[in-house]
Amino acid sequence: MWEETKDRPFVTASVVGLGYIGLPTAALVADHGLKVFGLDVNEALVAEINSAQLKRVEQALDDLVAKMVNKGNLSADLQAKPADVFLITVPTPFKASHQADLQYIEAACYSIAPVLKKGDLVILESTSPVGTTEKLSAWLAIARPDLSFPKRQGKAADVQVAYCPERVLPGFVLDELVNNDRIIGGMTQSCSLRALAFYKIFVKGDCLITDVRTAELCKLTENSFRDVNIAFSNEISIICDKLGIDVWELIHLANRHPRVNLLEPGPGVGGHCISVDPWFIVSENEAEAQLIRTAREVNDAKPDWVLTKIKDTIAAFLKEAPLKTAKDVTILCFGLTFKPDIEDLRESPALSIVERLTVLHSGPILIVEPHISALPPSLSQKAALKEAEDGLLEADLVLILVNHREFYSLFKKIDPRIKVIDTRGITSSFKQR
Ligand code: SAJ
Repeated sequence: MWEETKDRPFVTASVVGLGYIGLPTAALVADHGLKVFGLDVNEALVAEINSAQLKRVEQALDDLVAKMVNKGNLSADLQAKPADVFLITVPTPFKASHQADLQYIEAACYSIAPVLKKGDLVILESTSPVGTTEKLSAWLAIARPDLSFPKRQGKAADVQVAYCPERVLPGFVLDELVNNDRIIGGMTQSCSLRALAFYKIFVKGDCLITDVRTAELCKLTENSFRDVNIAFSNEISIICDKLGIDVWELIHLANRHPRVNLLEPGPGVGGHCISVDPWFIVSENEAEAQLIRTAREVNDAKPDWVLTKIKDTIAAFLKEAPLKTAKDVTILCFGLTFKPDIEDLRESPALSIVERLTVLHSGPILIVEPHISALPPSLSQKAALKEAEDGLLEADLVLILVNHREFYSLFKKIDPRIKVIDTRGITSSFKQR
């Protein structure tokens, strides 16, 4: 079968899960001439895409989606359609036990199974624990006993299956989808070669072939590497604070060593990748993954440390102004998103700190967040969205949680009576931009 189909051109593609990876990938593949069918369970999203009026991702992406929909190369649906290649880009959250929840991948398998045919290629892109692609192949085999699917050591089958993790950085998705190197782990060599032929259509970076389990662990390792390195900097920042040392100057100096490159400390680690994926290694390798678990715990504990810092600063402020109470202390928070220059609030440590602050603090809480137009429901009754200049006129305490580009110029001159807690180093002349 493989010999018959290996060089068959890809004419149609189906992308299952139209989130922050699936939709841009679908648009990009459509832009390279394939007819792309997007599949999602979210009826409103499907309608929004088909209307070509999307306003939820990067501007360039909204434009590309609209262009492809209007050209007839991209459409979204609630039902699967036959295609030459199926990309599964659904979320993999974790359960309370930190084990990966594969229900969306399993559901994706059963949704595409009825339309699969001989010669098709199925690629999993969702970040997943080692062994997931083999499970996917087994689920497909249960749903379609009339077709053969690859096993890890098996020979070519009717349907090819591969794992190819996405690696793009939110905020730079379109560029990174094209230019990043990709890891391709086929269930068999023929699966890898077929997947390689697909990615070569739109990827300019190198496509590196390996086996399926190495590809799965590679993705988890990349994000765990970053988490461990951020945890190191977060720990150093707490030590510096205790010792009265400027952590930004320290990092600036240490990074002048040719083999040292510290990442940046912050209020914690957010987003749906770095704060989640390391658990997929830890939950399957409890005894061995000591450092990776500790890094997760260090990063998850950083918001607690920031809240203690705020409490201590308010106490110090009230000591200097004995006629005031906590109710008189106005806190102005800069940033809610999980990282700079994006509008994404997923697993944001900044958001969680401000939410907890609204419970702990009885005085006014003001928020400057240029990347959102309204506060999330958890804050809308308890805090107010402000312009930076207006907020600074009212603030007693400034809390910097995100280093958005537009914040840097604000702190060149600031009323010395305002106390500042800067978790991102914006006010430090040693911060590298
Ligand atoms: N952060 C720090 N200090 C740093 C860098 C980041 O505190 O020096 C924080 C950020 O503020 C944020 C969190 O870490 O809260 C994660 O941000 P990030 O920019 O490190 O990563 P993500 O989650 O946006 O994207 C990561 C990327 N992985 C790596 O860089 C290894 C991206 O390439 C992946 O595609 C993505 O995860 C994913 O989808 O897995």
